[in-house]
Amino acid sequence: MQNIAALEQEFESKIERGISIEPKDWMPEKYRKTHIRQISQHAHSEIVGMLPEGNWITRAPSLRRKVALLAKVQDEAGHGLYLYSAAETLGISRDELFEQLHSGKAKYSSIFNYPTLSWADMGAIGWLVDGAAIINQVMLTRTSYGPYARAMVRICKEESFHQRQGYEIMLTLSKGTPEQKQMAQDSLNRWWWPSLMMFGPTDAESTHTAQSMKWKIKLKTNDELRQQFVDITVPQAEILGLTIPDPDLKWNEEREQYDFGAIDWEEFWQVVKGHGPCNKERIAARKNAFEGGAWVREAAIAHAEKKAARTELKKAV
Ligand code: BYC
Repeated sequence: MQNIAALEQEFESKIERGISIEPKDWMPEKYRKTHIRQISQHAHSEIVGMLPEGNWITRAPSLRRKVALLAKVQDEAGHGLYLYSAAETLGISRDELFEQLHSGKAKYSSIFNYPTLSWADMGAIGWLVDGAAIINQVMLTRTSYGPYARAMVRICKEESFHQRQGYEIMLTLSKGTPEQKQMAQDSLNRWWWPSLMMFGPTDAESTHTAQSMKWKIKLKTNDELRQQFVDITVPQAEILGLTIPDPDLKWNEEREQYDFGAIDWEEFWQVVKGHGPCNKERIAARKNAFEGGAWVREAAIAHAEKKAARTELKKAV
């Protein structure tokens, strides 16, 4: 058996050379745990993220809008499933992952603890929330853990359809009646700051960034990604003719980036700690779905057992 120092050296050398770490490779325990934490948080975000939008499927304004929203929400379920599978390769079971979500031990993105009050919110979520998710996730297609990186490739392709779906809703509303344009503006006003918070605390406050950058789990810091999001999104708001709700937002010639106002970190931590507008409702909905779906899981297991027993019987004959 190789000693730990040699295994560590081999691991570090793979990271250095950009070679993926695979489930059967040796890895430091902290690397494994960090991935379980991040991948499962990401999976939970996808599954909880279905709730605010699911709320509008029956109220979509046309059949075309309904079909697109339905497809988007179904994609999110799929993303959750790829990600739970990627987390399971690290030696944790699906049941444990759900238990961590239901008990509050595992987090999910703060953004999904805000309510969806109007149809325009379907536009703002697609445009801003999926837009922010893409910026964060494109870098994750090159993250150092193979199963996570591969899951992210497909997820990113689908997220880009989601972002366009949302932007197109915003475009239609902002070219519509004054009331429709106002609906789009109100939605932007409510989702702008929570979208900036999605990237996590500032680099100075981030507990995990330094180590995650060393292990190439993260390739860019929270602040770098947030800045990239602002720089990409401001011109998109200009095309819509909408105003970003930030009086301090202005182009900085020297940096060739936008300066933007201070984020309300007190609000962010309140939401992360479970005291946002919809935290309790979201977890209650997930627990209900888990309990209500128990019979499906039991039936699937019973079916698989019967099938296996029949195969054994055929072999024996
Ligand atoms: N919400 O050291 P830090 C989507 C926590 S949407 C809640 O910077 P890290 C979708 C953090 O967990 C997005 N908690 O952490 C879109 C840590 O606490 P713990 C899902 C947050 O991990 C549309 C503490 O704060 N995407 O997919 O280096 C529809 C310190 O933070 C948040 C992902 O999950 C937050 N916003 O960086 C449907 C992408 N931010 O764990 C679905 C993968 C931070 O020590 N994740 N915290 O208790 C990541 O890239 C990183 O985990 C983060 C945070 C950038 C989010």
